[in-house]
Amino acid sequence: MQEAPVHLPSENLSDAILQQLKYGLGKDAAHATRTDWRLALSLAIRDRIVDPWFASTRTTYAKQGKRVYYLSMEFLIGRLLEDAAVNLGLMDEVTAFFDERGLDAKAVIADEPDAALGNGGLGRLAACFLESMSSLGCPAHGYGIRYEHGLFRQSFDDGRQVEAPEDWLSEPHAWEFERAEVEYRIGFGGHVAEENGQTRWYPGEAVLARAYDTPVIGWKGAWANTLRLWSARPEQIFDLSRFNAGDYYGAAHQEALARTISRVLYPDDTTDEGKRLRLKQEYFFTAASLHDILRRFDSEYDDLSLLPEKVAIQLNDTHPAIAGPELIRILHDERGLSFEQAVEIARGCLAYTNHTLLPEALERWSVGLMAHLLPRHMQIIERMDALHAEAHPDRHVRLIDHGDVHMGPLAFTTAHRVNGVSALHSELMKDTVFAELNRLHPGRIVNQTNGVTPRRWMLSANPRLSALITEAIGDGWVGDLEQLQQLEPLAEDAGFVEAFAKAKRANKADLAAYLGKEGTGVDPDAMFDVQIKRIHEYKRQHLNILQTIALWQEMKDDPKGDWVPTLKIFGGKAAPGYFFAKDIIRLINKVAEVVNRDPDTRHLLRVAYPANYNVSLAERLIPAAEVSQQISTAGKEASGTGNMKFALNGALTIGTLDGANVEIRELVGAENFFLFGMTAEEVVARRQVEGHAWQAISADPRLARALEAIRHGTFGHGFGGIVDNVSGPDYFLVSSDFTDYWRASRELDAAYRDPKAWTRKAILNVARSGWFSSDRTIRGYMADIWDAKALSVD
Ligand code: CR6
Repeated sequence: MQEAPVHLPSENLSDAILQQLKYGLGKDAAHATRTDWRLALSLAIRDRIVDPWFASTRTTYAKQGKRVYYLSMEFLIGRLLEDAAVNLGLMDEVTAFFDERGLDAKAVIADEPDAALGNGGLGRLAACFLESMSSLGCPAHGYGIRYEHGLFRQSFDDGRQVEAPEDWLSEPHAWEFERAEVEYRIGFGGHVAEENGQTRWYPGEAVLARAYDTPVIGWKGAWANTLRLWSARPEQIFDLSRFNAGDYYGAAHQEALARTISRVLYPDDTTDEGKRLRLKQEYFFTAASLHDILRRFDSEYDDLSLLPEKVAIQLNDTHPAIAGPELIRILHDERGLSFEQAVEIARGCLAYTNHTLLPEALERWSVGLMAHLLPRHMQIIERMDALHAEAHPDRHVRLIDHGDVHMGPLAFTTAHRVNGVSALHSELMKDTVFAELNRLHPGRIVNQTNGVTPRRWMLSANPRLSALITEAIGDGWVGDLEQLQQLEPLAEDAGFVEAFAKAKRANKADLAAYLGKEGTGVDPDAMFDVQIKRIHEYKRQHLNILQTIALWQEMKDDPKGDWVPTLKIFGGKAAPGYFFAKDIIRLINKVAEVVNRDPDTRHLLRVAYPANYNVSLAERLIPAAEVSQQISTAGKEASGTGNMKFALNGALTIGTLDGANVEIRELVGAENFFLFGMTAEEVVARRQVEGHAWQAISADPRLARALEAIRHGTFGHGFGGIVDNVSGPDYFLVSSDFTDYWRASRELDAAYRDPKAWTRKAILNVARSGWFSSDRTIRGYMADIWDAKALSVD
């Protein structure tokens, strides 16, 4: 039989996979490895994306739609194969194909490396947004960096976090298309000169930014956008004369230097570190993206004043905030607009999302460094600062202050809209970091509460629950999550309650089996209580572990008591230089060691901390969770997005009034949420009370006893830092919130003892959380910030 050539993909998916295996990879089915099958499947599915992708591009050109550009240092996309298969409705065919060959489709899918081009919530949000923009038909590009090494791999050695480089590109990457022809020269340093009344920047060095495109297909395959990632390359591959002279290292020097820019993701999502190279990365991808945006604009229009009407550029945090000065530089220095016009047009295009109020995370660059790396941009920032001062003579805020350029205020002044990521966070922005700028520019700050994509976080992560929902209300909810409301009456339906509980139980059994393989034997009937996120003092994993210790002590006092058997699950990485967070990790692991082997209590309490928490692990843990720990110090978590994923998968939240918890509680109902702790206002007042930590400890013998056990070495040594902190300065108010946290936790236990009532609450959480779809968030950005319209392929 004559096989079809590979460039004509077969209509039939099975044939297409076999063709890709043979002609795309040069492999014989009889000898194919799991990776070969995974690549063949990925390529076959990728082929299905190309036509809708081209059609989307053609439609955007034809309709002259406004384009959205989402600039982000991070895209935590995780695995792409399942997303694409699910959105194209191909999962059943995929499963059948592998079943026929005696292979496990799940294992083939899980063979894909988890692309970890991000640290945490901010990067994952960008990935959910990309998917939603495609699902809604919003013409958009994501722009970022193609890091060779994403977030480090975490393992534990005697409880300590050990970091190893991540290597996702060591295997062929099936999803991207290299665009050798799309390359821009990005300069650094050098000098600025005045020539015939024009200012010119002459960079002292340059690298090339090369584009790599990944298509992002939306729900039902109707629309596809592009994630364009930049990779750095040297202008000259190597120095042949040095090479010929035998200086091999010297010859490769240029190349190594250039490639460093896109080599690693900075493993830190809340503090500003790694100065020079980080700023180079930021400018590198921002400048390449702006060149690309303008090239596309120029191909369609010849009037620069149309830019704000045709182009929306969203800055995901301040990392791409140099976009303001760069766009102004291009429009003024290179395109000849007046400075004021350039500022006006740039502002019309740009909008900025703030993701944190933590002062140490607000980016600042020293004037010296900025002037050295980007001399022309430094001048532009100075001029903008002066213009702003002129327009607002009574202002105190400066873009340049104490020798630093402040990227938050810079982003604010160069953007027409600034948004926070939850209602509380946006209000706090107006009252704190941006109080004065908000007074000077009323109405510029808007809120867009975060959301998550239901395709990834329900449909593919939780097939059992999804099937149950679809059976009950049809499948419209996947593209319109508010339809989950139709589940509400079913919370009173005995059959549905039972089926819901059964699905959760099956998910727990799957997770128990997985954790068993990872080394922690667990009882699938225990209450699964989960805290997964980056390890940070403000997120207070140490509050959770302190309570776990206190609970263990009480159980030991009374092992015959009426306890709810509980499995405490932790997951998360600490920034490599964040030593306090690393101590918390070690403490959790050491508590796990002691508690898990205690014969008196091991049937009542276990602690599991699977290493290397990432998107794929989250997809396993969330569907099996019953309790969602969202316990940050109020006022510190900008939004959270894990909290939404848990509620949508039927876990009940125990949490503070922080970030989007506030909105979750409002929607799911106070009676279906376990609230504790001080409010953001009370937190501020409490810090003024002298000796607040000691007062709290003296008033709560449980807390005192738990701290005493740590101090006495029950869990090994080296935890003095944690004990001293929570009994001394305790900035994050672990001690002051402990007693109320204990109370809420026991209320939660009591609720768990009534399985029917618990499941009813869980169903109501699902039914009322549909608002947290990232489709809703993106619609909000489109309407309030971008003024962009959804398109569809005719
Ligand atoms: N660390 C916030 O802390 C928020 C995400 C996405 C964070 C978190 O509350 O949900 O952004 N902030 O908006 C930053 O990364 C600076 C985060 O992920």
